[in-house]
Amino acid sequence: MQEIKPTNCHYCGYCCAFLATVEDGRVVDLSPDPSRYPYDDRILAGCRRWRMNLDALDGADRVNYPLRRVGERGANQWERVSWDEALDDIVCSLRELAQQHGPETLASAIGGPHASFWPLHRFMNLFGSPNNMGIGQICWNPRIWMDALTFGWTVEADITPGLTECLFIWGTNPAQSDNSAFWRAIIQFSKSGAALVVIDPRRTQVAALADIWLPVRPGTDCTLALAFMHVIIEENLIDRAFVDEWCHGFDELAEHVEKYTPAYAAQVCGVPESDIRKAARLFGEAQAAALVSGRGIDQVGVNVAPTHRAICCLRAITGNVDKQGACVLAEASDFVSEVVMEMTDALAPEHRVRCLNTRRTPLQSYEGYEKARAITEKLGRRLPERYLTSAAPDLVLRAMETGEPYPVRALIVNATNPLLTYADTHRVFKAFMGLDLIVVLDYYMTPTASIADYVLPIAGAIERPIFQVHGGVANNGYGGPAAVAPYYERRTDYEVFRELGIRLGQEQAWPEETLEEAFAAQLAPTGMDWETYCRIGLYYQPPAYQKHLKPGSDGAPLGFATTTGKIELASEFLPQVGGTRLPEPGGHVSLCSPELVAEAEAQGGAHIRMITGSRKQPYNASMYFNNPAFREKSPVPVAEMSEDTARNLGLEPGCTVELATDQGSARFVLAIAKMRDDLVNVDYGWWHPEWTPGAPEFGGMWESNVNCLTTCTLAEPMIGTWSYNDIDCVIRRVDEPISWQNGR
Ligand SMILES: Nc1nc2c(c(=O)[nH]1)N[C@H]1C(S)=C(S)[C@@H](COP(=O)(O)OP(=O)(O)OC[C@H]3O[C@@H](n4cnc5c(=O)[nH]c(N)nc54)[C@H](O)[C@@H]3O)O[C@H]1N2
Ligand SMILES: Nc1nc2c(c(=O)[nH]1)N[C@H]1C(S)=C(S)[C@@H](COP(=O)(O)OP(=O)(O)OC[C@H]3O[C@@H](n4cnc5c(=O)[nH]c(N)nc54)[C@H](O)[C@@H]3O)O[C@H]1N2
Ligand code: SF4
Ligand SMILES: [Mo]
Repeated sequence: MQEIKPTNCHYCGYCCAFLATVEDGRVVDLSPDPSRYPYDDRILAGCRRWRMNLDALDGADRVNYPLRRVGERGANQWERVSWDEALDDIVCSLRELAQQHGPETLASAIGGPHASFWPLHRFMNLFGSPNNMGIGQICWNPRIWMDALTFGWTVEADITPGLTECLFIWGTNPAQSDNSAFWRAIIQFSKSGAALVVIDPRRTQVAALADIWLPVRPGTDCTLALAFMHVIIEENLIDRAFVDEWCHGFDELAEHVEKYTPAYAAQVCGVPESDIRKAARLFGEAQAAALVSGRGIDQVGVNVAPTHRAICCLRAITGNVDKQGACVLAEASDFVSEVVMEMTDALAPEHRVRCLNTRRTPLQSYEGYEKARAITEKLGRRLPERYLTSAAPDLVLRAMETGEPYPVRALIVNATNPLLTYADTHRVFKAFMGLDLIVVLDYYMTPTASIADYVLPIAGAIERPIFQVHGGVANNGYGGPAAVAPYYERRTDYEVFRELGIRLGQEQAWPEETLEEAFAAQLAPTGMDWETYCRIGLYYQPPAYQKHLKPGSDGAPLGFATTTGKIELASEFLPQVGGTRLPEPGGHVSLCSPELVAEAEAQGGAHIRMITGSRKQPYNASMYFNNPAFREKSPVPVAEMSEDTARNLGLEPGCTVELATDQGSARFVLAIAKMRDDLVNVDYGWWHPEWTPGAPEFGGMWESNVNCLTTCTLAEPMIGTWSYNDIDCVIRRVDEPISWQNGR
């Protein structure tokens, strides 16, 4: 008998709605569901991924049963074990290790927003470990932190046709990273006659639509933002009434930006002075100006916090805060917030202080969070905690390598592939290989899974419900139900952490047996029941603007949830956590020693600036390389540069190049792209899922893995952000083709 069941794709953050035709518990067909959010036929027509859902359900390369390592670590020898055996074993090791070293000896690793991470965080909190290693420091956290500490909460762009007169797209390329509604909205916007400014070293698809493209030198965006403010203040384009009433420290800021003249910024940033002036005027003169920033400025090491702070100030002095067409301060969620789902309050003070970040990254730490919480919670909103306290990989790896300040001996890897996506693959590999226990929850035998002790088979989209809430800083959530029970012995991440938790005496904390029940309970306070949500696919509340003007209990306007109740152009808070009152640009860090540069030059190579990981369809980080159609269309990992740069270096498109830093090297195929000169842009995430996992090749992850070149050494002093952009390498031609070129 056939049934039609609603469900959702999860191959990108849109979670598009589908209808599954189900026969005997198996999905036999999948088609778009026009009746539910978020349906858009143009998105689906442009999306090459959604058809993978059907194949992935029963893909030959899926992990379907719990696996236990039998050979040496990384030898790819496994035995199939029952769930009970795997979970009992894991709990037994965890107990032993915690007894010996304390619960903080267990670390976890997460990646991009693939799964709901609160079940992992809840488990870790109740276990007593504060050490969740993530990538938040280079994705999302810097912006959330700086917005929250400047405005009292996070802000989102509010692009409104007819109202938004100017849009800045800053270090993000939605054409590739978000090939969907947002990208389409920008295409529409660019046709509207309103001004579009794109700040990106590469001439991306969105840059090609822009009125002004500023091909900024990587890592210099803070200086650029300060120069915009210089022009806006000099030409009196500020929103005087808003600044007087709602901004703290304007005179200090005005004095600070005096030296950042457009002429100076033009030199530092490598863009024309006249374009800096023009762009600043467009932003300053607009009735409503919106700004969207991305990973380009999240991953610039020491410059990350000042850049985001400068952007906050730019919005504030032009009055573009919590205003329709400009940006909106999100509201606290009506559903149970992520921070409550995480149960971070259950993590005792003696465990919090043991977090490896303590005193090393004073904002991105439990003390930093508590200090910030006391301020931002004034207006009833609380930031998610586990993301914003996530432990710096540099410190976790050091604790694995040296046992300092205490040994980290166990690791749970949840929905991430650190051997491809974390910085410094050689270091990550060596540190992980020396651990006593590695548990990986994944769909596939990734290079990281291949060095685990246990690989646990996880239920993916279609097999599990989705309630996507984006870390819980906004009042909306979307997704829908599972169409089928998980195939084979796969389980949801939730069930795995619940089962581990129950074995460790956490029964009380896991009342809901299934993820669906847990989501239903999370949604309940909204008044919308799970069935209604599944029918609509969305819980949404329209944004409200100018919330600072609303009267509080004393009748006075609520203002902003900051130390001063105003937007802090000059920060009263950041100096307490290692930051500065005003945004000050930092320098550029080199990953190449003089010896390395000299050696490369002796071999005919050159020293060049590098950015890594600019998003490209159809892949996503280290995912979807197992799709043969994708591989045929995008067969080789590339290093891109401008035509002039390639000519100057004597490199022609299609040749093989080796890139190296002091950390290591990797090989790519040279391609020409429109971008600023003297810069190379390098793909990330490349490996061969079709090769044997484990030693010696580890799925080919050593060959073209740009993270063999990067480092996670703490750079930014408050958050610890390292750099994937604004770095450097040496580059030289090599004669042998790489495996992707010779069809291996
Ligand atoms: N050099 C360089 N490095 C970077 C970046 C860069 O730009 N340059 N970008 C960084 C950024 S922003 C990010 S977010 C990270 C991304 O880093 P990762 O998140 O590590 O990257 P993915 O390859 O997407 O890995 C996701 C893994 O999770 C599995 N998975 C997917 N969904 C689920 C699920 O629901 N449950 C479980 N258990 N597993 C699941 C997939 O099979 C895959 O193996 O990379 C970072 N690293
Ligand atoms: N296809 C695909 N889509 C993805 C992902 C994926 O791996 N593949 N990953 C997802 C994840 S985890 C994330 S975080 C998002 C990221 O999504 P985006 O934020 O859109 O990330 P990118 O496409 O890498 O865009 C970053 C842009 O910044 C530019 N850039 C680099 N350095 C600098 C700099 O110093 N200054 C400025 N101004 N610009 C700079 C790059 O040239 C690039 O065009 O994408 C998500 N979507
Ligand atoms: S990959 Fe993204 S855009 Fe494509 S169908 Fe899936 S959720 Fe929608
Ligand atoms: Mo990310």
